[in-house]
Amino acid sequence: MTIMGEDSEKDAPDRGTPHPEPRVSGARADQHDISTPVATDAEIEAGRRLFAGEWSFLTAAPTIETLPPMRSIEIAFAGRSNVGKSSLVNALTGRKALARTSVTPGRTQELIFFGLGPELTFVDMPGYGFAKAPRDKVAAWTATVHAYLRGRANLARVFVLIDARHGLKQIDKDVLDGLDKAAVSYVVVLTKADQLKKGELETRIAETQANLARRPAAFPTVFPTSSREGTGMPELRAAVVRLMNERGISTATSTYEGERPAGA
Ligand SMILES: Nc1nc2c(ncn2[C@@H]2O[C@H](COP(=O)(O)OP(=O)(O)OP(=O)(O)O)[C@@H](O)[C@H]2O)c(=O)[nH]1
Ligand SMILES: [Mg+2]
Repeated sequence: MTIMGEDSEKDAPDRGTPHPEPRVSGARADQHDISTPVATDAEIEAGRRLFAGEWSFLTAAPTIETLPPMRSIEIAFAGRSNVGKSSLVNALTGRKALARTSVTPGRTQELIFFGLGPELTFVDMPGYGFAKAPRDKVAAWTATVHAYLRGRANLARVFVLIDARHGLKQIDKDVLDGLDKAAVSYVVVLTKADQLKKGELETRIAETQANLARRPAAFPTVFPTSSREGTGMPELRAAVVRLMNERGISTATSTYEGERPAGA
């Protein structure tokens, strides 16, 4: 299979966004200014440096039997078909067509593994919900996604993507319930924030955080993003840095340093 899709959308280059003032980690959602996720200046800068490294395609796994060997930290991107998982992987990694994207729901049909250095793996997953693909195929990949989320020992965090225009649907809540039960920690990322007015987005953030406050495995703060405009990418990269540091992996070494300029 190919990863470079001929129908890949062209994302605007990520120029980064102004980042928030340092905040106290671990506080609950109701103690936060809803529009500013948790990140320190140092984490934002470490995230920029980390993601300036070169990402590469590792493998594509259609079934649970074909998963690659576990490497250090793995982060999976989950969400409804067409929510923008592959676009977010591209925007975060600064690669326009690392992951295949499409206007048609059901583009990603296998678990696609990307690596940065020896310590970090991203998994772009098939979507759930309304894929335009044969029913038996969708059933097979949905089973793979669920088995992976429940049983992957090095899965450090799941980024659950929610379309900012629509908010949490029942099918998303079912997935969050599953992650809570399996005690797999997750972060909710609101996508396509460029499609909402500021007030609408703030309402969506507050409403989503209110739902998360009752969920044991949820990070309490949601991350509003736009892969198209680059919004939220510095903060998400900083969240990856914090996760790696929490797991005892230093991101300050030159292992990850690439040749690309900042923000590319
Ligand atoms: N306006 C806007 N559109 C976006 C954004 N991110 C993704 N899209 C669009 O949403 C559509 C789906 O994007 P994908 O990244 O392929 O979505 P996906 O979740 O990987 O979809 P599947 O693999 O089919 O589950 C494409 O047409 C993208 O251009 C965004 O930040 N803003
Ligand atoms: Mg996809």
